[in-house]
Amino acid sequence: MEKTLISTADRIREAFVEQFNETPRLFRSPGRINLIGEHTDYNAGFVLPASVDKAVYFAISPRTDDQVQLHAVDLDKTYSFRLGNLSKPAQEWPYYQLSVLDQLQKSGIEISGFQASFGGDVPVGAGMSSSAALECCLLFALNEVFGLGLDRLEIVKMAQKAENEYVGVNCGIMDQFASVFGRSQSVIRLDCRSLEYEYFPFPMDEYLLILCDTTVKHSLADSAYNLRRQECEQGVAILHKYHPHMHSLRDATPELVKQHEAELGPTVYRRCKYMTEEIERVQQACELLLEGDLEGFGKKMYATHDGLQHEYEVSCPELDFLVAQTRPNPDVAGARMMGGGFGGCTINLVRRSGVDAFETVMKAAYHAEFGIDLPCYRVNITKGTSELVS
Ligand code: GAF
Repeated sequence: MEKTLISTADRIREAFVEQFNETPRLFRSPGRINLIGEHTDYNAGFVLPASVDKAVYFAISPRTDDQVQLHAVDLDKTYSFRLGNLSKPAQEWPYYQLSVLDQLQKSGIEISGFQASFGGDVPVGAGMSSSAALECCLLFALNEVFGLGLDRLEIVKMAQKAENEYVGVNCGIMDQFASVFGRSQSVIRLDCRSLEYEYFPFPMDEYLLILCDTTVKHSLADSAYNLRRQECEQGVAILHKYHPHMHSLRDATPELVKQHEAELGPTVYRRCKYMTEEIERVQQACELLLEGDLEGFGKKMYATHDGLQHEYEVSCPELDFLVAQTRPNPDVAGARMMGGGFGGCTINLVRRSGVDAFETVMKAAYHAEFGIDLPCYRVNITKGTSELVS
């Protein structure tokens, strides 16, 4: 069979068999989209993500010694090391796997060596959480293969800590949670303070979700993410002086933030304003979803983009251009930048009858403006991390 006709899962399984000459177990962790609730996770707010039909796959089998052999199928690279030496190699791609092993060791959980082939079809750098999917997939696989007894929430928390501590990205919990807890045809409203969550069916009969991938990632992305976190913490520290019950921006409202505009100063005020509005917006968007009002839901997406562009300032010209292009299109209910920002994708809620025309127009406009081909992904919401049994 031609390679293009083989499913991604089969491709990874076959690569493993060729590389290690054994029969593996196979695991899948999806990438995520986020409908609304951006940058709210690290402010103890609400998010509304879902796991999609683009995923990372690990084919894996245990060894009796303490060797780990990693085979990156899509990169056509291998990396071997002993469990006793998790130091960072010169090449960066094994960091995510090492981060998971580092976290297991810090938790006092022992495993033997293993061999794994991995790869997938989550676009890297597109803001669809390919790194969270990698971490969650390996951790889930090790949990099953070695019978570690971790539950899904423990896997999520450990994968997030792995990213924070070893990779050095101070991310919130949304991406790992969505990858592990995703459910077919549903979005997850996650309360990032209590970690309580509820599934909302997302109707895809009339509308489709389309991601437009800028294919850019501006170098500011990581430093600005950490800076936004700090600015939110500064805001909380100031508000806490007046309202001792306040421990995160989740505890504030836009009205309360407005009362303290002068003390917060212009920059921190704008960050806090966006954040408190966005946390409220997720709740309002869920109400609209329950009412089946996708037009209203889409308007909230535009409001989120406006806040991210002008107040939280994590957008970029490419993202703003793509969102602006959609505004006159009657087939588009809503559009906004998605994820951390400074590149990656926009998420668009587009009437089914208009999707072909939408993609044609967007591709032509983006190419004319930036000279870049615009990949568009029509995403379906699928279930979260699981073992694939053939
Ligand atoms: C990135 C982070 F990893 C998430 O935790 C979240 O903060 C997101 O940016 C912004 O909503 O994906």
